[in-house]
Parts: sequence; C-alpha cells; structure tokens
Amino acid sequence: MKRRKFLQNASLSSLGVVASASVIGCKNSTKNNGGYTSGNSAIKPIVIATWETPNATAKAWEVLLNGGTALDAVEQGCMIEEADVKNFSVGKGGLPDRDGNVTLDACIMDKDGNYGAVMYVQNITHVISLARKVMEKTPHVILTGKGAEKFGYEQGFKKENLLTESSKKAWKKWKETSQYKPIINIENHDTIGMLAIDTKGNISGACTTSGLAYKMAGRVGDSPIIGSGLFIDNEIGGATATGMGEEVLKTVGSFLIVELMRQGKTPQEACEEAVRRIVKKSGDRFKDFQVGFIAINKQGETGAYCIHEWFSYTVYKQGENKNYKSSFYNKA
Ligand code: SD4
Repeated sequence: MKRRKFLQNASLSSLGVVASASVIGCKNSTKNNGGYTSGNSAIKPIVIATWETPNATAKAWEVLLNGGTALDAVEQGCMIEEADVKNFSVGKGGLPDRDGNVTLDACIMDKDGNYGAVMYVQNITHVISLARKVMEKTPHVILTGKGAEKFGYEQGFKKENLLTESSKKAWKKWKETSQYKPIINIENHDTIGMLAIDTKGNISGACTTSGLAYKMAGRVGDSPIIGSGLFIDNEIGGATATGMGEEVLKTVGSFLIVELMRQGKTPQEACEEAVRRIVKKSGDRFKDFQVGFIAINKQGETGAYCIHEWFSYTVYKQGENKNYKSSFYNKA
C-alpha cells in the first residue's frame, strides 16, 4: 500500500507546487529528524502534516504562496485527504464503525484561538469545512451527529454516502472475526493533522478523521477535541496527534506540547515529553498502541515523535515537499 511505504527524505516536490519561500534570517540551520532547527529564525510559509500526505501539504503550500491564510491552507490541505477514497482513515472511503457506518470527526483552530469542531457526522465528506463553519457561523464550538449534519445541509453541504465498496468489503471481512484490535501503523492510522504558518507569520491547524476502524457506534476520539487532537496558540505554536485517541485524550497531548513549548522546550523535546508521559501512564499497554505527535513553533521549527517505529510526517518548506520518518520511543 502506498500509505504504508516510508520515504525517508524522498523529494516529493514533483507532486506539488515548487516555488521559492521566504526564509527569514535563518542561520546555522541543521536538519533534525526532518525538523528544521535554527536559532531565532522564522521560516514561513511552512506546512507540516501527519503521515505521508504530500498532496495535502502541496495544496496547503499553494494556498500559502498565493497569499492565503494559514487557516485557508490547513482547511484546503485536509480536504484533499477527505476526498481521497484511498485514505481509509479520513473522509469519504474511511473505514466504518462496527455497524458499518462511516462517522467523521474534525476540528480547526485559527490564529486568534477560535475553534470549531464536528463529531459523529455520517453523510458529509468535508467535515473540516463544516468544522470551520461551526467556528465562523454559529455561537457554538462543537456540533455533533444529526445536528451537525442538519447545519451542514443548511450551509449547502452535499449529502453523500461515505461507505465505498472497498471499505464495505473490508468491514464485511472484519465481521468474520469481529475482533477490535487497532493495529499499529496500518491504514487505520492515517488521520491527517496539519499545522501551517502563513506569510504573515500566523499559525493555524486542522485535524480530520474517520476515527478508529470498527469502533463502537458513537465513539469519538481525540481528533476533534481541542487540546487533544489539535491545539494552536499563535504566540507559541501548535501541535496535532494521530494514533490511539483514547490515550491522547487522557493526557490532553496537543495542549501539553504547546504548553511545554511555552516553557522553552523545542517542538521536538515537547513531542518527546508528551509521548513519554503517555507511555509512563500506560504501564505495559503502550506496546499495543501507537501515538504520534507533530509540532511547530512560532519560528517554524518542527518536531515529531511517536511510540513505535514507522510513523511519518510530511513537511513543505522552502519549496520542498518531503516525507520524514519520525523518531520513536520503543526501541525494544
Ligand atoms: C482517533 N486519533 O479517532 C484518531 C485515529 C487516528 O489515523 O489517528 N487514525 O482516535
């Protein structure tokens, strides 16, 4: 499967728009695990996203180069994965719950700390845009289920069947054993979380998912929950998560990472600390689940860390779109 492949440092620029980006005052830069580390430099624009998602980062980059906001970039970038029926963890084509219903969760956060989310949405593909509408057009921050859908149709979203033939086939096969055991690093860990800094230096983020395959009906994970699947503070930076949502929720992982950066940690150090905290609290259970975080700070430095090998992330900066392998905790 394409998505299972890991392309370390492979240039993906041919997939996207390649143009020059402004790198302001970046001295002494070094590659660190795909992250860009340098003194006080500000790299912008820049996009970072979970997993091998070069088409999504390319779209976001294109928006940024055309002067779009980070908010527009993360929304439009995430929409690429939502429309991709080969991504079994996001949008149309996402794997269903154990009853055969595809239910989507998404959230978005802007530079002013505004947040919008939708959860348990069953018939709308672009839930990231629906989350943005919740943020911008309602007095609320979260809408769920039928209410979210009703609002979506009022806003002009199309009603669609999200269960594709291949997802239906996979679900039928799963039903033969009906074992719920999320597997580390396969297609059910392709949630996209995206963070971007625009040419004005403002940060926004988005996260969209169909959640864990074959979850119980009604289950919501970390992805649409502020502070867990995503958190942005425009003064500090942002973070987003993928993997076993229940574990991310219990540590409010993305908020934790942003707060650690506020205290002076680099994005890399902050991601590592958040993963260590999850591992420590889990006893031995961490051996059976994956969690991966990515983060960016105001300077455009990035970080990524996960529990088990093979989480990857994609960064578009300075005209180059690259996928990187994340460093990981479990060396056993
Ligand atoms: C969830 N964190 O619903 C999501 C799952 C995920 O790729 O990351 N899938 O728990």
